[in-house]
Amino acid sequence: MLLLISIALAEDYGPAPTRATVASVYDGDTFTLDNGDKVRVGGVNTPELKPAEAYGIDAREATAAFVEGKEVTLQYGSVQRDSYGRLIAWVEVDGEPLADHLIERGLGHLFQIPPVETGNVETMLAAQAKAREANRGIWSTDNYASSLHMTSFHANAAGDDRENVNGEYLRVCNVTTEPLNIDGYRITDATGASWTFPDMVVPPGHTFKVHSGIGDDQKDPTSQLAVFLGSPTPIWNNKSDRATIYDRYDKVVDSRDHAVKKATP
Ligand SMILES: [Ca+2]
Ligand SMILES: [Ca+2]
Repeated sequence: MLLLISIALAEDYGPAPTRATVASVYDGDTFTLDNGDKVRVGGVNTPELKPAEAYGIDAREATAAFVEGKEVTLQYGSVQRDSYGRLIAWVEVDGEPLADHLIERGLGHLFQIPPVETGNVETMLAAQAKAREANRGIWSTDNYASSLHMTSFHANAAGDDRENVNGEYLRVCNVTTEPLNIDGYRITDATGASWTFPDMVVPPGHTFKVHSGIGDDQKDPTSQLAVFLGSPTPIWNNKSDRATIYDRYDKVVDSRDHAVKKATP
């Protein structure tokens, strides 16, 4: 039944437009076209608005100033839409790429999800190196001070977490401008329990997913990298937890909270 519904929805999407006008901007890397299509900007990741991250509003404002009410060109890789039906597009206005514009200002970092390689990686890495060197925007904050940044934290797996241990995962990005071997890095939960990462090279701007359960690590960077922590039971508390990554010298690399907000009375 669920499968039939998702097929029906997929057929509801029209062809992916190559030129369109931007109706509204949600955040730094997500906007809506005047035909109603939602676009996830390829090549870059900007700070979140929910949960609020430093420079999330600045990124939103920079993107709005760049694209809102304007005609943009949209280019696609081998995957045109994500699982939410959003277009994943390389976005330019008058030949100027939005991703480079954000990265230059320290309002986003290079973000590559294989098999799609989006944009001119060399140009974006050079812009990122400059922004980082100048401590511009996100690079002035603790969460981007080191080599890795957790871009999402799915503590609550789909359905019963005990039946779907690998549905618990984090996505972690190499925010340096060089390949990084995560051998000996480790992740801890709020109780201090610790799991060590394997020998695996993460190209700059690439992410690896960290699944809680048992599985074979995926180390080939031409598809999505993945680490399996090997726990037979769920790791992350659905109500509240904190993931912290340490490097091989036990220095904190990044920390991220998961919390379910209480309903306001
Ligand atoms: Ca959980
Ligand atoms: Ca669940």
